[in-house]
Amino acid sequence: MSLEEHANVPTVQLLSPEGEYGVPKQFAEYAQFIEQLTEADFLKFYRDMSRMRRFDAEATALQRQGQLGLWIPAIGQEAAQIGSGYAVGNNDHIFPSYREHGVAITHGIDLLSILKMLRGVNHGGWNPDETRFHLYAIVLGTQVVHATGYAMGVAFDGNVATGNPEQDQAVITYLGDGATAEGEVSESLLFAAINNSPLVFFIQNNQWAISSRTSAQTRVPLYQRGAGFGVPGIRIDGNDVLAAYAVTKKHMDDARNGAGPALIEALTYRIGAHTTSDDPTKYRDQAEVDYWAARDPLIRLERFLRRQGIGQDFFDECAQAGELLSTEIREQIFSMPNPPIENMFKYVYSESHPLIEEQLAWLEQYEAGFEGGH
Ligand SMILES: Cc1ncc(C[n+]2csc(CCOP(=O)(O)OP(=O)(O)O)c2C)c(N)n1
Repeated sequence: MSLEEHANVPTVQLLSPEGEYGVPKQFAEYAQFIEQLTEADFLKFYRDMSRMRRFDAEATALQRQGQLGLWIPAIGQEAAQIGSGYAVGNNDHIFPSYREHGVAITHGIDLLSILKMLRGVNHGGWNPDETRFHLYAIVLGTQVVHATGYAMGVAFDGNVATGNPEQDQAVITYLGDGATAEGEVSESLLFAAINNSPLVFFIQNNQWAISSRTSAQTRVPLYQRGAGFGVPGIRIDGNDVLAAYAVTKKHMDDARNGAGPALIEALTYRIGAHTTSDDPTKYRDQAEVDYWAARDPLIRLERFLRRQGIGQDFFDECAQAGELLSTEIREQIFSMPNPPIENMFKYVYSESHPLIEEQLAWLEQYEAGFEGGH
């Protein structure tokens, strides 16, 4: 889909690229969610978007230095993730894909555990029961199935529309434009619709699935993808943190109150590579990247905050916090012990198995053959 075609799709935008706040008439229902926010909330959004950006840059550098096996950058997607992440309620559950570092920040996930996973020393390391942020899913679309089942369970347990804010729950799942082409995503839309499940499908349309454009995945704008299954959809400007917050908040509240599932398409752009194993210069023009870099979600929020009278001190403080985060991460990664080698074999079967024991014995002997024992 070309950029021109994007312009013809009704899109919720509350912050203009110049950082001006305004609510178009047809989207008036979303204004109340912004009116409930305070200056402290706006500053929190910026602080975390800038933290996410800095974390990304540091992780990319660590991968280049051989400290991580892989990195999955999310530069450009800060508004979509921080805005929607903060719209999730205290009892709600989140089923991410693999690029949701910003949503992780909004739910207090230890960022080092994400790095450990990409270093190959754990499988996530956070407890989804405590954080309500489930483990990353690398196999496309699987998290959507998990979320759909979880949301059906929430309804079966009677935890929807009771009116008790301590009890009612909703579920949100994050997926990419490419993942929408997976069969189980269509099945999930159908199951969520017929069961009236409390589920929001949050598509980050970052316009690329590795080297495939969104137009290779769909003939209709993705916000319409759920309509035939009975899941209403809406497109937002994914580089507008206030639109991401307000629209997600409304649909999560509605889902928790029994209105059933909804789909949000956040139109954004993957400024970086798909992963550090990818070279996007092979398949896309720099002019396109420049076009979207000029629509940077952080700059847009900064412009808004400056219009509100926020001074340079605040932005300096965020930059300093970024330096500190980088230093901490580097120190922790460089001093991280390697896990014991037997961990690779420990959890294959619940009981010991002769073949596994033989493989472990072989590896231990092989490793011992190196000078210094490894
Ligand atoms: C079932 C499955 N098929 C293929 C892949 C390989 N793969 C990893 S990421 C990716 C592209 C996904 O694009 P999109 O859903 O748009 O998300 P994005 O990476 O842009 O965030 C593919 C094909 C996979 N991980 N799982």
